[in-house]
Amino acid sequence: MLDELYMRMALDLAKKGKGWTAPNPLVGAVIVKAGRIIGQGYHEKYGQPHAEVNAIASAKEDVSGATLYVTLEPCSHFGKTPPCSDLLIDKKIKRVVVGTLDPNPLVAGKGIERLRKNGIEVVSGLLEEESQRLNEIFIKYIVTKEPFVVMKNAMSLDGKIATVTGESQWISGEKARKQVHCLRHELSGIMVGVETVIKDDPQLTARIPNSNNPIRIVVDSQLRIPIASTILTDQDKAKTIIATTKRADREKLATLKQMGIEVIMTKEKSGRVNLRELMRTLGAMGIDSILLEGGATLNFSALEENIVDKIQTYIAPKIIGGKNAKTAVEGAGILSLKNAFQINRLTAVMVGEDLFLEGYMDK
Ligand code: AOF
Ligand code: ZN
Repeated sequence: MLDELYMRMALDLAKKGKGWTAPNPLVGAVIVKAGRIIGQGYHEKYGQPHAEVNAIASAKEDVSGATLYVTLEPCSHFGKTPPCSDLLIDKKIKRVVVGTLDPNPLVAGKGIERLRKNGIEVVSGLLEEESQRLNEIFIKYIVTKEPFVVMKNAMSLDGKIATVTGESQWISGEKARKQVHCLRHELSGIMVGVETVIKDDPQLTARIPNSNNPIRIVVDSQLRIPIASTILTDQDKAKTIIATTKRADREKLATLKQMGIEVIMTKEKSGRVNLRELMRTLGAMGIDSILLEGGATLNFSALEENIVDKIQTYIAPKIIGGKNAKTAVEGAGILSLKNAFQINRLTAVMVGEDLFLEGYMDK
């Protein structure tokens, strides 16, 4: 069906904005008149024009009477820009095909209503699943104001994330690692436990061309982070935030503040950082998405506190063994199988030589 083809084009265009639009959505638009594509555009960067505006601006001929395909319902509010629905009415667009409704309470159906009231034919929900998946971050964040959390793990076929000596670089292959760097670019934040910082001294940046580094968040209830850690000394690359509790070492706290590091104090949750509270605080700071990159203790707490939305696991074709070799999720563990953390909509594909599993957590 042609409608579907154009909507797929709009979805592909929208994806070009990945990593640049947060906390706003990824949106693509295609304009078709008399069987020809006469305009296309996408939301390129936060604060810049919406997709529909860019598509109309790209058209070299009159768009009146045309059909506009857009992955998200056109907006109806005055934000950084005037309502796109008004622009479509002004430009005499005849038909609008929408991927999915905008869950933003300021819009939420009002955009479509406005178009229909002005005599524009509207078809809504074409490739809806794809359109919603594209904006899974936005859809959660705009309603809850809490970040969408992706838990990522790379392990051997026998579930180990390191050898007994602690060696972990690299278990997964090059393609998988590159995919992770793309994800670091796409998400607003990256979060690890302090043990990971102590052990690996990671950079937690997106090492691919033309990328945007995520804000680095370290969960560290007692402020054990070494002052010489890379993520504290390379603040020019990306911001680092430390989440701690009142168990924090006072002197360390003063030193970190002197270094210009932002420290968030949360209430304690069994002596640790309260992750639910942390998510609310980070959300209020505009962080719409977080890549959780371990370690095993933080992973378990994150699952227990139900902050994880999606899991991504790379399984490498290697066996490591060793009773004391670390696995991806440790902590206290659950005691009864009926309490296992359940994953829905699990899919599997190969990424290079690794098996890549992706699924969603029950909410
Ligand atoms: C975008 N880009 O292409 C579309 C959006 O912050 P504002 O004023 O630009 O408005 C943001 C809201 O506009 C956003 O939350 C969503 O509801 C709607 N649509 N936003 O940034 C776009 N179509
Ligand atoms: Zn708009």
